[in-house]
Amino acid sequence: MSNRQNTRILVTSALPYINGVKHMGNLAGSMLPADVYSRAMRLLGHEVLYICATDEHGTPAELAAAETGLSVSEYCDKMHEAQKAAGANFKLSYDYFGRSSSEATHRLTQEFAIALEANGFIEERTSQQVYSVADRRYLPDRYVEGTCPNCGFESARGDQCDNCGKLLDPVDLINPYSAVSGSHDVEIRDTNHLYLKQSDMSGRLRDWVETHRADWPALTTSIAIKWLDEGLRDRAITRDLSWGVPVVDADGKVRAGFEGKVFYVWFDAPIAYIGATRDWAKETGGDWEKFWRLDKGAEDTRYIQFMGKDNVAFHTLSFPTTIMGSGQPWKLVDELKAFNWVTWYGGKFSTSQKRGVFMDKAIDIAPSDYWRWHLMANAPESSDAAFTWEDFQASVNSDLANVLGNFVNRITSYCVKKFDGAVPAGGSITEAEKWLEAELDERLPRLVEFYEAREFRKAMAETRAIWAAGNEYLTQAAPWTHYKSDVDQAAMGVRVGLNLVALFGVLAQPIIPDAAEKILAAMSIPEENRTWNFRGGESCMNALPIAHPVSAPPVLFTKIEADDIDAWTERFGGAG
Ligand code: B3M
Ligand code: ZN
Repeated sequence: MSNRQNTRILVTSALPYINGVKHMGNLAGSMLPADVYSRAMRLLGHEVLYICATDEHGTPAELAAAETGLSVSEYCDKMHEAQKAAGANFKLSYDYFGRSSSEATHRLTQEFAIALEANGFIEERTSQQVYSVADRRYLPDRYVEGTCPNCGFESARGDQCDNCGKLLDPVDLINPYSAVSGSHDVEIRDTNHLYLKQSDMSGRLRDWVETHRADWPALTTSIAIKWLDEGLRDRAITRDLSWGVPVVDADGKVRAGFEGKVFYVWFDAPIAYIGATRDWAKETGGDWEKFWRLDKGAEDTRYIQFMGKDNVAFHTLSFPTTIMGSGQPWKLVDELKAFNWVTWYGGKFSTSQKRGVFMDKAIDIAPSDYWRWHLMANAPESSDAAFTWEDFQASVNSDLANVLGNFVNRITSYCVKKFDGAVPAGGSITEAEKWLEAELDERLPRLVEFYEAREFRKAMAETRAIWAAGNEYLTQAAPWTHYKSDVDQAAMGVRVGLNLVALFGVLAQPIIPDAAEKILAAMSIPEENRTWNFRGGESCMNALPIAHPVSAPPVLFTKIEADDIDAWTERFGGAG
């Protein structure tokens, strides 16, 4: 276990869309597991680069900006900072948190499109679209409203009718009008767009997905295969918008007929993974190519993506079409970890209906460690997972406060009181130590395997089981009982207990970094001894030198009371 090979790992989590901070379900299904995984891999000695960014283009950004009265670019500046702060509050350890609107992503997007067209994977086609004379622009699907041809609902949106749910084509709306100005002076005109010929890539995509049947989660492959079985359609990758990446020719000039058009947000968003890595390199002097270019070392990089299930098709089909179709040696994803939904008591999160907690408010009511532990222990891996306040309370009160917090405080304060705050010598090995050693020998390697396999629920359960084994050990060793008759034997229990505290602090780092820091600081564990380099149970039980100074950390976890739950239910919704 100690001499595993060091690997270079690139981690990305789905890029949060710019128009609002994310709810706890979004956090649990992309950024948080990517962070926990990145932290664990760093502790194991791997070279990790965790990249994320805000996804800033598209109609929703324009709409949201219009509502605030800011220009789109000002709006994005502001929201980028808000999302960056939200990430920092939750201790997301991005190596870089970039922006899809950056120069690097713009250039890469344009270069990819040029290469794809040269290779025959992009084609310009004519389609019909609603043009608003009053607004002097083509209207994107959601900007057109009118009467639903299916049910007669009078304010159906161009992409979907909110009354009957039918997916619509805006040119089919009866009595269409512009949602921008309300003007009915609209006409259907021919307009040109670029299409990504995904259909021509189907065979290669299927072969590639098939090679990952064994190592990707079933959720990931089943989504990709379903789309392939249904037959991939060529997709328009440009839109009539002004905010986004302009469509240019090889000379950098706007392509004829594409004035007022930009690339579709889903075309440039995944390219922003690369763009943000370039921006990271520019800022830090790092080497971005060894992560992305197969001809520059990326053959030796493992690339792992984290995302919710709604993003899987874009990452297993569209983005790979971009990569493969470019004909250039870009890195494809190696492992794609997809998540189901976290639901709010079985239903959807909704700001307007006061259902669910979003990242900005969550941090006001409970420390990030509480959320991180609860969301990871209940990660929506094999199915959707319902969030409830009662389960949140149980995670915090029982797992964190009782099992971990009490253990740490009990043994450290006892050492301070009875052994002058120094790791004591003495005592002989009993059944209790033998039992604990066997537990650790079995559980520590398994814990590492779960992290390596990105099995978060299992990793959390194993962590909790190790904390519980510590409690069981103390019950068996009972140093407080021995103290009266045999101080040496009490010293044994205290010493092993303190080593467990240090171990628990080391193990807690990827999940609950703040509590981990408090524990490790109280135990005076230097930075270099905090890595995951376990040499078996016996060495973990004897890692601290005799006389090593120990103090009791400040209270690690405060219990959540019934009153808290009542107040939060009132504010954010709950059962019923
Ligand atoms: N922005 C997901 C979303 O916010 C989308 C992910 C892009 S990943 C390249 O719904
Ligand atoms: Zn309808």
